Amino acid sequence: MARTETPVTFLRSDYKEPAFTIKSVDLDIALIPARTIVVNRMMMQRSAGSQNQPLVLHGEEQELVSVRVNGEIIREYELTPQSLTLHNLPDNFELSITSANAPEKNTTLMGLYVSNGNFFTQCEAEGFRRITYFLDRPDVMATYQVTLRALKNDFPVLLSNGNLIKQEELGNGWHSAVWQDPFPKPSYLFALVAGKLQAIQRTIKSQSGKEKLLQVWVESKDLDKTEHAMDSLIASIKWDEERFGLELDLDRFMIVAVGDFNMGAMENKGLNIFNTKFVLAKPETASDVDYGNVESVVAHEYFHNWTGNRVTCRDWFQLSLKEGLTVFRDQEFSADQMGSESGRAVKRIEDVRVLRQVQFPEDAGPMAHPIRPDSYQEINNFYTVTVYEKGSEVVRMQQTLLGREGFRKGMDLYFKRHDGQAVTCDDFVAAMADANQKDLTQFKRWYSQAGTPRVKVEESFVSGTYQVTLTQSCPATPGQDKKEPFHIPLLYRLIGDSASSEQLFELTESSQTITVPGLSKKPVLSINRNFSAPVVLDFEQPESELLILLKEDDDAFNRWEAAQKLFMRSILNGKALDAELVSALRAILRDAALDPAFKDLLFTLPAESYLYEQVSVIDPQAIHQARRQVRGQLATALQDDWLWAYQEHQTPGSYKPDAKSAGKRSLKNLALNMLADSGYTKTDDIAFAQYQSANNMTDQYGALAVLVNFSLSHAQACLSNFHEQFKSDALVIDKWFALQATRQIDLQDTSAVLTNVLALRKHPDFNIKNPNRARSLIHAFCMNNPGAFHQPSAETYQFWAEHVIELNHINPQVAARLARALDRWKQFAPNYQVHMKSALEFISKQMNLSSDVAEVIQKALN
Ligand code: 0A1
Ligand code: ZN
Repeated sequence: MARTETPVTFLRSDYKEPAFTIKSVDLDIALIPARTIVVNRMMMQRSAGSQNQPLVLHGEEQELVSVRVNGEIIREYELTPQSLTLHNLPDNFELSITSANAPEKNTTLMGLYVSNGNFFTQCEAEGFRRITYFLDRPDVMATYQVTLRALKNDFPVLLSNGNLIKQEELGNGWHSAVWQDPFPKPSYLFALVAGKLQAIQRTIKSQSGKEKLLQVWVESKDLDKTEHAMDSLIASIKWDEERFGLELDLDRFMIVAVGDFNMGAMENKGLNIFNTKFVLAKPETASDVDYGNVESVVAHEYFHNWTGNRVTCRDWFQLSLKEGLTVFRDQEFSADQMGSESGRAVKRIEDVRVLRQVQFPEDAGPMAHPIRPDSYQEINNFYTVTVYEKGSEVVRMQQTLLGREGFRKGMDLYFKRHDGQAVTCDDFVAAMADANQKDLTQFKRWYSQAGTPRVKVEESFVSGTYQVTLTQSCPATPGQDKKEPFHIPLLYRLIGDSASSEQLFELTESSQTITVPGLSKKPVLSINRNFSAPVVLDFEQPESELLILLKEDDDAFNRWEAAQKLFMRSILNGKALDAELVSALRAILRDAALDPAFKDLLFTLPAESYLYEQVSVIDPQAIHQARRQVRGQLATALQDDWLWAYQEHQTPGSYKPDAKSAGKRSLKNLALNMLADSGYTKTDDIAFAQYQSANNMTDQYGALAVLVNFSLSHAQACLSNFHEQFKSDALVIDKWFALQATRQIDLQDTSAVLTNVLALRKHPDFNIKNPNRARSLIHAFCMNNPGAFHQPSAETYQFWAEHVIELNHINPQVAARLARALDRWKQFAPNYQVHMKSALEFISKQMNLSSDVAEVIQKALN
């Protein structure tokens, strides 16, 4: 966060234990928006072997008022913009520091800040040092007692971690609350909330019969949107008891929603703070996707209570220890909530799509890093899809190698060994290995080597013997030219040979061959089933075989994958879909036994960002048009079928967010898109009717999106109506901005979207300081509308650069995310590259770049 001239690089290999530990913390905070005073009393202890070492505390963006050691004022210290150093200290002492900060001026949303008149904190990764001077590192764990003081009228609710001990009236309109958290925790899990909020609450009994108070705190206008979050929390608590035997350890668990937040949510002990986007939901304002996101983010933060809080990270290089594992847990939870085997497969496909669209490009670009990075300049830049989603894949592979039971044994041992500790990724793998007596030494390369491995698949069939040779490689990534072979678990099955069942092959060498003798005919290989390993398969499987997989594979993932490959070949080779494929697709669309949600995914073409990864030089307009052509062909060839699908998948009656109903809506809305794309003239009226009669956001927005994307006649009127209807609901207005920022380009006028975005930038509802709103327009245009953004001219890239710079001064984290939009610039065709490069250089020449933005831009240009 600190603005630096010369960037400092932090190395994993530099880890040293702290010279001091903090046993307990007593905070007394007088909350005033313009100037908040923090009195911090810490019981300090010198670590063994650190005699004569000074105490170096982190601290940023605050005014130091006083320092006391055992009650005595100290004046000999060194103060820098980032630290406070004290010398000649005893081994055990009380350190008391008073400081002040200005929450209402804090636009970075790190540390203590004000949002819509209320106070919130965000301390991960290094925000606590903006609240008080501290050893702000995750391996320093202390117990906290927190006294909050504020004007009662303005801040009637005062919350912090743990249990409420006392509340008092203080006179002059002030009141106070004292909170105690019995569990030692690192400072990044500290939180406070103060303001005008209301809660819904429920009490439940946990597995062992203890009563628990659950609360969801929001602004009063949002109380009618809290039920789904509460239901999701209760379901998460139950799931963690059943699947992992993990119980809620506090008597009270709170979720609070805030409209200004940099990320999705934060797992502060007992007081999770959420972006409103991932809490608030009611049928009229939240889509099925929103409902699903609320469920999985609530679960994710709750699951952190064990994987992250009870057992935390030794240092930030170990971030995937908690994030990869917790994403794996929330993915498994959401898969189970789908309520069927086909639902589990749908969830798996959705997760793999994200991995391929976002993580694979990251792994191939200038910011590529192992899930456990070896270095960083700004830790905030490492909350990445690699650490989270690839990290989850690495945990999933361990479950695949050990089996579900073996994995559970490993988890049990992990908690038995490390409860209450700050540990490393090595400790996690050691628990898995030891609990199962399995050697995972080579497997650990997944933690240290970046890049997406490729596995080449070559088959032969001679005299009844089938052979498949698997050869692995991994492209060079920044700082890692040569890679050692990975330990890759590949689930496979030979189709055609009725006796064959699914097998696990552990590919550990550069090249290995599987031999199956005694077959009457060549089988069809179904490999990397359920995406058992996050790799790219180089496999020129004949189209005839892909068609067989599409029709018959019992692994739903690979059935979907076969369709994706066939579509991809058409798009990249500019080749029409052949008749046999079209009729197979028609049969799938009409197959009553198949899950509509699965069909929706099957007919969704590979994303442009994934297609970019398939070519050596990216011509984004050519890819955009080729993809549209294939989609147009799918739309036209199956027009009658889309009409049937549209009518067949209506969900009359009151809205239910369950997976089955959501699947029907998603297929129905895809059908509406396809009808529009096929040029079916009644689409305009059908979409307009759906827009007007919808009783839920999925259908209303789904119809609006079709009208807007295909420029149908009711588009403008419905867009205005939508704004008018939802003008007081920020999250829906975000959708209104995002839809226009991501609208499909008119091939005759490719700059129209930019013109529209520039106009929206001046709209009275646009506010660049609010991260959700900034992302709904700026990030959406630059990162989710490749057809409109990637033009062979300077304008769009200049727009991007100007916004990175503007955001850099307001909120470096939001700016740095946007800065990633040009990561893959070196892969683009020269007529794009020139403009991308000047835009990157324009940013790099700015003064006062935050360390967040500087790191991203500098790595891109290197
Ligand atoms: N630990 C959180 C993610 C998170 C990280 C940094 C933040 O600060 C801006 C906020 C949230 C999670 O995984 O949900
Ligand atoms: Zn997390």
